[in-house]
Amino acid sequence: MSMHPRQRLPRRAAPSAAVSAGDGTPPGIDPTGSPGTPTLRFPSDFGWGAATSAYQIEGAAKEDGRGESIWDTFSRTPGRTRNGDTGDVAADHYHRWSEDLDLMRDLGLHSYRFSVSWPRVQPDGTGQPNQRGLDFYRRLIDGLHDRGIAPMVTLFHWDLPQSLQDAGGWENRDTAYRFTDYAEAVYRGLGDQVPVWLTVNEPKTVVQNGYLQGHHAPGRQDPDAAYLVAHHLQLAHGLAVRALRASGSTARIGPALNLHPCYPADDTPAAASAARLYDGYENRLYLDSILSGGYPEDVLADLGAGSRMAQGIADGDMEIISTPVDLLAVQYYTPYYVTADGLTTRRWPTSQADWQQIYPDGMYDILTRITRDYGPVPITVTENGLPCPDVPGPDGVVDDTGRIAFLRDHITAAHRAIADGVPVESYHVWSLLDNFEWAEGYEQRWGLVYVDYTTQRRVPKRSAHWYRDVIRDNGL
Ligand code: GCO
Repeated sequence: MSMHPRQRLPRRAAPSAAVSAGDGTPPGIDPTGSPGTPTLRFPSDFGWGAATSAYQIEGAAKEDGRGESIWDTFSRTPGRTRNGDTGDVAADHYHRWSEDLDLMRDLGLHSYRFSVSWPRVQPDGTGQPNQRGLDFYRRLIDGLHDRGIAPMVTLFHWDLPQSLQDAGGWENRDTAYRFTDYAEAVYRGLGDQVPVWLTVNEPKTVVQNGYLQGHHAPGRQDPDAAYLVAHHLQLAHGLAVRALRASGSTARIGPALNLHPCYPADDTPAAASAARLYDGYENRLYLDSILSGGYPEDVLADLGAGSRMAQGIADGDMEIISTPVDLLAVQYYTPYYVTADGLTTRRWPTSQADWQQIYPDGMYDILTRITRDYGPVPITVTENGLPCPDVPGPDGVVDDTGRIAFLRDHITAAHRAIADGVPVESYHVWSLLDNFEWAEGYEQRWGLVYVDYTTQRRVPKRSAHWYRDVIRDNGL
């Protein structure tokens, strides 16, 4: 089996010399565009949103009966995160949710994607739900509806209860069944007010960062375990889709996948074939199974019949995993250029995150490819964004022109895909607020809204004002 390199290189590396302006602005691009009437209009029912996740913003790690998650354990372990940062306080959203909802209303958001913290709802990952945990999300969801914003709820955004990790975590098939029970509990508590559920966020990142490279929780470096985890996460997804439907849900349900176009780095047949396999690990390992009912043959062959994943696929699993979904949530950040020896190389300027090359056409390529290869499955873009070294100026303004350029070019690429027939129905910026960027701690700022972590004051950045106008005009 060839070791598949995780797309996100260890996040401690210094920003690449390829960074052009330090703020993500590619050379030669006017970040603000020309003023005046919009030239790109989106469909009249297009949804504009922003996204967050529980551990990254909530804080209140020990309140109202919340249990421990693997990210509590991981971030409190010396050396695991930049500066030893943890999500203990984060953006204190657990206490400031109402103010944050007002910010969303001022932006004009149609949709807000957030995640429910499993250890808030089931502190030990199993059993009766913790009502105080559910109550927090009930207040949030009611507050969204009061402001005319549709909730989009992710059930699992990486914060696995620690007690389930102690029982084997995602290597243990039983965790998929525990997830199903949890999904049902959340549905019973909140389901009447949630139009869209996303099951598992970026299974690939858990596989690659958590189990191959080890720089995300639970910090393992075990390729054979990693792909068994890939299978169990997808099993969990399929079981949860079935469980919610069986509970009477008429909401729309789908997975949230981070997808990466994989291009050969040169014209050689060897690079083409390496890029094809790379694509198998990055994209088809999740798309083929969920949308077409089988894992890609080339990846299975590469893993080998004796792999723990191959051995872990039980009769009926693929039918569960491919239970029809209502929509596919796509998260796009970067392309890959794959060399003949199966490694990746850079072609475009990177952002402050050295794994991210800024390439808006990759958004177009990945969206059109889904429709071409899997048919017209409705798509919501649930994450797209970049980190910038944002600092308020003397006038208090956070002038993130690099982010405006990035968003403008990616939204334009999504528009082009829609014009070419791809059913993209909504778009969410990652992220609403600056937040805890996993192993990178608080150093990278991804938000439309700046968070001063000393005072917890929120300052909408220039990009927030720009995005508000995009939403108002339904275009650029
Ligand atoms: C992911 C997660 C987010 C990240 C974002 C920036 O895509 O990794 O869903 O939690 O913060 O992507 O890296």
